[in-house]
Order: sequence, then C-alpha cells, then structure tokens
Amino acid sequence: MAAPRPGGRPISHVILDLDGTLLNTDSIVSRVVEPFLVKNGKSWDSKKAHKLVEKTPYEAAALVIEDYGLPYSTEEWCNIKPLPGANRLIKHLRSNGVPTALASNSPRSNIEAKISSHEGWKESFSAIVGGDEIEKAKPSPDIFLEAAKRMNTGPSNCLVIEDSLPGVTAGKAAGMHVIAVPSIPKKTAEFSSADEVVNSLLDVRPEKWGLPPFDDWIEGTLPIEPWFISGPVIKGFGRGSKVLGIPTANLPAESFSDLVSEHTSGVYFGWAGLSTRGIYKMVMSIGWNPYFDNTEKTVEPWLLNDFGEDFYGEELCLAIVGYIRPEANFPSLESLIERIHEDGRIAEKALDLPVYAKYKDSPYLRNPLQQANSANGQAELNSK
Ligand code: RBF
Ligand code: MG
Repeated sequence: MAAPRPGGRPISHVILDLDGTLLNTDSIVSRVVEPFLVKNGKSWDSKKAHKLVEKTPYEAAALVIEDYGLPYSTEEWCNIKPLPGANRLIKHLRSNGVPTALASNSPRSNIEAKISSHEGWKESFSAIVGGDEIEKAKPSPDIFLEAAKRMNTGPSNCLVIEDSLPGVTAGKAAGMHVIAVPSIPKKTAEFSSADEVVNSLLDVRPEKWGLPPFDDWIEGTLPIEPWFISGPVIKGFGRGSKVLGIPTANLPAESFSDLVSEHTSGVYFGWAGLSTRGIYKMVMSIGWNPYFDNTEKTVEPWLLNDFGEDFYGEELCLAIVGYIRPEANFPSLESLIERIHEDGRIAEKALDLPVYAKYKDSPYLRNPLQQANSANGQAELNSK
C-alpha cells in the first residue's frame, strides 16, 4: 500500500473530483436514461456505459441523447445523489480542519449548481476550480496545480481522490498522491498509476496518508444510512450452497437496480424479516463476486440461523444497516469460505450494538408492502 514518500513533506491537503467521485453520475443511466429509453421504445446498451464515465453529466446526457436520437434537453438530469461515503468524507475533512478543494472539468457555474443541493458541501471547500477556469482539462495537471495554488500549498502536500483515468493521470502529472475510486468495476488494473485503488469512498483510510482517521468504525463495522429491500423467496440453482456450503437467499439485483446502483459492491449486514417466522441476523454480499467472475451484480443475503428446512415463497425483507468490507478476490475457495464465516461472526456480534440493534424493530421487516422502498424483487434461496 502506498504511503507518503519517506522524507517527503506530509500530506496536509485534499483535492476531490466531483462527478463519479462524490456524485453518483452513473446513476443517471439507471434512474433517467434507461426508463426514458424504454418509454420511447428503445433499450439501453450497457456496453455504452464506459463512454459516459469520463464525461460530466451534461456531456453524458448529450451523448446519450445524440446516440439514441432523443428529443430531450439535458436540464432535467441534474439532481444527482452523493455516492456512498461522500458526505461522510467531506464532513470528516472539514471537522478535522483538513483544507479540501474541489476540482472538476465541469464549468464552475455547473459545479456550483450541482453542489448547492447538498447541505454543507460548498462551505467545506477552501477552493473550487472549474474546467473553464484553467487552460487544459484533465488529463492535464492544470486543474490540480491551480487547486493547490489557491490553497497556498505545494503539489506534494496534496492527496487527490479521482474516479476516472484522465483524473488519475492529471493528479500524478501534477506531482500529487492519488487515490483512485473507479466508477467501472473490474477495471482496477487500468488504474495502476494511482498510489492506491479503493472500491468506494467507504474504504478510504485517511490515516494511511498521515491524515486524521475516521472515528466511526465500530468493532470492524461501519454504520450506514439504512436501506430496505424485499422479495419472495424462490428456489434457485445458486452456487451459494453447493460450492460454499452457505445457504444464501439471493435477490436478483435487476429488481432493485436503482437502489443497488446507489450502493457500492461489498459485504454488508443487517436484519432479515421472514413473514411467518420472525426477524434474523443477516450478512450479505452485493457485487460481482470476483472469485466466480460473475457478469452481473448480485445481492446475496445469508441468514444467520439454522432453519433446518426451506421456506420458498415466503416474503423476505431486509434492513441493511452496516458495512464490513469491499468484496475481494481469494486465492482459494477455502479462504473465501473462511472469510465469509468471519463476516458472519462480525455481523452476529455487531448487530447487538445499539446502533444496529435498534433497526430490529423496523416495521418494514414485518410489513414491507406499506413502506415506500419496497421493490418487487424475486429472491432465490439456495438451500443446503
Ligand atoms: N465472493 C467473492 O468472490 N468475494 C467476496 O468477497 C465475497 N464475499 C462474500 C460475503 C458474504 C457475506 C457472502 C454471503 C458471500 C460472499 N461471496 C464473495 C460469495 C458470493 O456472494 C456468492 O456466494 C458466490 O458468488 C456464489 O454465488
Ligand atoms: Mg470524475
């Protein structure tokens, strides 16, 4: 893992990219583009997703509109949600007095518009540099050098956090330390020029860079804003039980594509409600499962209880309340299984902590249909 250069001056300043790093620009596709295309009798070609990654939302919208010949303006595509961990990171840097700049290829006015709907963001930045304020856009280092200058510091004191390759290239060209948070999964190798590649902002460890650590981790877990999904348990053919010996009640991510796209892949935990049985502790994986090289994102909850029988057809409701780790690749099946069991032990113990235990009584777990977040997902139970 990269650390500040020995003998070099310590990192004291942070420079953040906006689109794809702090804001979930990619959700434009699932939230707006896809439904829009379907309504217009067209379908979204996911092979085109990569074309959008290095674009600002406006550029992305314009590109899709052009590609598909759609008669719409880009104005309505502007209300974009923060990525997981963005609010937490910004708050952390601010409350610890770490000067932080925002550097985005978008025009300055566009940046201001986008961050204005997020409380506390604007005040958290000591400098904001837009693409129209410098000569050459990323991958040129101009924008980051300008951000450092406006913070009255040198490049080697700066840590850049970026989701795109041009952004990483720009940061390195500026002589800065760079953490990559790639927006596109499984592209980690392309980011080898970065000093560190993390899966999401939740995985940033400021202390590795000599910056104040987060203090919200608790017994190996991170409390998150809870989210809820549900669906009927149906019989499936998953590898969960056959290969791993771990009976997971899989939920196809397509059923919750908007919710799942808001949450990065990784291992989470929470409470599971089964309509006729009760509430159980649960640990789950969301993601691409590198060991199995899945082509689709899956949602696989493991209920931490020995049921001794199957319960197909029952409604399964999940309250996802905490995060454990990013998904990982493992050298052997045994090491994957051992790690999943450890996740189970961590979740089991953590769920007794008041911060997590309080959600056990969430009405959603008993009656999902009365709650706004309910999705008509199908669950697949891989029984032992
Ligand atoms: N598969 C991986 O390839 N990497 C992981 O880090 C990983 N973590 C998991 C954590 C939990 C709690 C569970 C239940 C499963 C995990 N899996 C992981 C396995 C994956 O979700 C799934 O069971 C397999 O892909 C077989 O379908
Ligand atoms: Mg970006």
